Parts: sequence; structure tokens; C-alpha cells
Amino acid sequence: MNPDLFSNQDQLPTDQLGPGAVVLRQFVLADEVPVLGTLRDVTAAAPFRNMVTPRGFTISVAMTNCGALGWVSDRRGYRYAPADPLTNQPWPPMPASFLQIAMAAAAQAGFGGFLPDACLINRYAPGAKLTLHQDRDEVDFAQPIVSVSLGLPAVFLFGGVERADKVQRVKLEHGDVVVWGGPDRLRYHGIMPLKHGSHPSLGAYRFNLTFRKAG
Ligand code: MD3
Ligand code: FE
Repeated sequence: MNPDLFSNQDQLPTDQLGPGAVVLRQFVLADEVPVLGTLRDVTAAAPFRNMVTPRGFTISVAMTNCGALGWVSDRRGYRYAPADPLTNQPWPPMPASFLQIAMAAAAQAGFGGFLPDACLINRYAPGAKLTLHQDRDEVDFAQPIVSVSLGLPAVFLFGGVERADKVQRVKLEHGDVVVWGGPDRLRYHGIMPLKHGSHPSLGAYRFNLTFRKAG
């Protein structure tokens, strides 16, 4: 019997994308069933919605959050907020299992002591995309971001610290975890429009969890 709730992640492949950015391939694959169950519970309590940008464009990626803070966008701007604007209730708490995954991935990438207070959950339907952007709404850029990819694969775009810098293309698949910190924390990044497909567990969607220390 394994004394840990989550399984041993020795001997999985890793890809170093930059000095502070590493892909931990299949890091959550062994824990797929509990992770998907927890994702279902969280998103039942705080449903996905398509937010609008400050300029009034609807974001094609549907989003929700768990944790003490959640990322929101509306005509007033981008920010982290303690309550879901749909219900004015606190976001669902960060599940202990999610926190454990985020902390373990960060530690494996060299960021010991990472304690995220926000988890943004993105849902991509075919055609949904994220244009190149930086994540700058967090207070402390010395803290890494941990991302978990689930469902259909996507092509991740990894640029530089200037918008015009050359972009690397990286395929992210079900179960992959990426940790972004240090000199890579403020690099531009995005997701290419999702291709049609059907994932055995998640159907025609890609989900991405990003764990952040927002406040
Ligand atoms: C690189 N999400 O929610 S996660 C986002 O797959 C976002 O849904 C994408 O970009 C997704 O903001 C990419 C990977 C990611 C997240 C934060 C980063 C890459 C990053 C911050 C700095 C550099
Ligand atoms: Fe981002």
C-alpha cells in the first residue's frame, strides 16, 4: 500500500523549455481518476463562463477558479477577486489534492515552498485559443506558476520577454504539468486554436489548471 495519497512520479520524462521552465510529462496521469473527479466537483460549484475583456471582447476560453482568490476579467479590468462574480460567493476552496500536486511539481522543478492561493481553470472547446500574453496580475513574480493539462492536446506557444520575440511551439498532452518561474516567469505565451478531437475521459475539451500565488 502506497502511504502517499498520490503516486510516485520517479522516472517520468521532462523537457526543459528554459532556465526556469520545465515540462513534467504525464505527472498527473497516475492520479487521473481522482483529479478528474475533483475537477468535476469544483466546476459544479463554480461553473465555467466566458468572461469579457476590458475592451468588450468575449474570451473564447471558458474559465472558473478555486482557491482564496480567482482571476476575473470584465469591462473594469483584469484582477484577482475573493468571490465569484456570478454568485458573490467565495470561490470553492482549493482542494487539498490540487495543492499537493502543485506543490510537488513546483518542488521537483526547484521551487520549494510554493503555496498557491489561486487556481484558474480554463476550458477549451475546438477553436478556442489564448493569444500571446504575459501573466502580470500576481503580486510577486518571484513565485512560479504551475500548469496542469488535461483532455485534448494543444500547441503551447512560448515566446520571449518581448512580444515580438521568436516563439517556440510545444505540444502539451493529457497529464502534463509545466512549471514556469525565475527568468521565464514573464515570458509571453499562448495556446493555438484547439483542434477537434475526442479524449477518452474528457470528450471534446481541453482543460488547464494554473496554480498561482496571486496575493
Ligand atoms: C509561461 N494558460 O491561464 S498554461 C493562462 O494552457 C494561460 O490554458 C495557458 O496562459 C493554458 O494565463 C497556458 C501555461 C503557462 C501559464 C503561465 C505562464 C505558461 C506560462 C506564465 C509565464 C510563462
Ligand atoms: Fe497565461
